[in-house]
Amino acid sequence: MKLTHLLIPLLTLVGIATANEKPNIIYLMADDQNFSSIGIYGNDEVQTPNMDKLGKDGMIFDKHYNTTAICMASRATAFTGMYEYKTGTNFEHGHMKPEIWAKSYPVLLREAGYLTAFAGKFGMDVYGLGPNGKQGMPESDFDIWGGSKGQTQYKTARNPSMAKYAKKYPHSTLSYGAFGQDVIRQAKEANKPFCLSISFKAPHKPATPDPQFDHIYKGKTFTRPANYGREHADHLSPQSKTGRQWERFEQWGYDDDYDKVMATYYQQIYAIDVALGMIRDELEKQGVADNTVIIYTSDNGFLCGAHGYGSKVLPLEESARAPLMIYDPRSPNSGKGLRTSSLTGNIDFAPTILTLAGLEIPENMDGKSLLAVLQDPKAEIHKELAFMNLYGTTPTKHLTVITKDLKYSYWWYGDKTMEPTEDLFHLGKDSLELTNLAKNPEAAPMLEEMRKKYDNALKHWVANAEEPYEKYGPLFDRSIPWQEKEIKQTKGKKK
Ligand SMILES: [Ca+2]
Repeated sequence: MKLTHLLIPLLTLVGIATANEKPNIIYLMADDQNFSSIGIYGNDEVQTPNMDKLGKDGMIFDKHYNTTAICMASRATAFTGMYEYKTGTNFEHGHMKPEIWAKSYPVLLREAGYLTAFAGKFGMDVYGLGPNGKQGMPESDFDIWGGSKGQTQYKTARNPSMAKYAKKYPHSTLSYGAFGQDVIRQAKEANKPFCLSISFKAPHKPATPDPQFDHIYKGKTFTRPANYGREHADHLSPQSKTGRQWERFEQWGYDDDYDKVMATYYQQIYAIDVALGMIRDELEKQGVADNTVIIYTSDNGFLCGAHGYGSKVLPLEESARAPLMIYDPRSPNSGKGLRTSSLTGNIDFAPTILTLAGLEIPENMDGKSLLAVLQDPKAEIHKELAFMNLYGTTPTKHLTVITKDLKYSYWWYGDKTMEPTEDLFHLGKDSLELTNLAKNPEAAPMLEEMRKKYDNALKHWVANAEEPYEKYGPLFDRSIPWQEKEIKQTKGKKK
């Protein structure tokens, strides 16, 4: 008998065994990384070779939104697959309730036999799961833990669960690459599928790049985007200019020190790129790369001077959109450099990860599995997504509805100096959001369509809100004049 006759049935058996094997899952999340900070997203002034490779190996998502563009709420949504008003978790509203955490993807995957690991900025506490039954991070719900409190520290030595990496990697970003390598090795030894989640601190402020990469952008200058600066803000709402995002254009040097600020920002992202490379190298080394799905994203975008704003929070593209690349080596679509303009959100991560692990998506989750998009980049899994901000000054709190082509925001707040305002952007024709169509008579049918979608999104909110989010129902209601609303002023905590 020829050797090939023996090999074919053998290979078939191996193939079946591989297909039945649960894939390993790696979820990597930067903090405040703008989508245009990556080469493959069209920026030829940055160096992101590993992110570019991941995108080419997998699929690049061009219409991916964080449904709340701020750290704590966005992370709560990524863990649970639910909108912020259902997680009840954000700086001004409280930490996560244990019954909500119990339905998060890390808990469900561990229950399903996965080795689970987390490192970096967890971003919230869970009530009752900290030391002595107080609030704290659910460290004991993970097999391997490298998470740290609050915002975490750039100095590795100051993150207690990561201190063992401090000597070799004194700056935290690469320490997370080393942590990832250790998890991959340990899971291999334990012969278990693993789910590794890493939340990098970078490139969040205070801008603290790893000095070993000082040469990467030394003396470089950067092209300002076409919507850069205050001259592109006249058509935007007065409400959006009451918060720190407006002040930070000047405070953070986007106005007069743009090149240096961006060089520092990109240098921080460069280190994440190196850490991503470390993790992918280890997957190859351990022989598990072919069965490991990698998701790379950010918890929110970053305005970087667009329209004269800095920071995040606002519903503008640079803030609300984030990079997303998914590489499933088992997918026939991998390696083709495919892009998708399907509308996706961070509510989709938990459902996607559960589906990858062969689990059902619980009914409480608002998101959908992204695997349908990986199979067909033209698949539309959402007709619309809600985007919200419930953090910071009262006027900046608002609800937005996004479709593939349109974005509508209702700025409900009014006082003696400003009236409620609407934004309507045709993203399909105006991705830089330079023309507000809300008062354009020709756009009236689009405006009506989006108002209806907004009202429906608010209805869903009111029907499903976790305490204390029900209070926003009447505030965000378009049919109630602002004079009849009970408005309390908040300024937002320093985060
Ligand atoms: Ca963030």
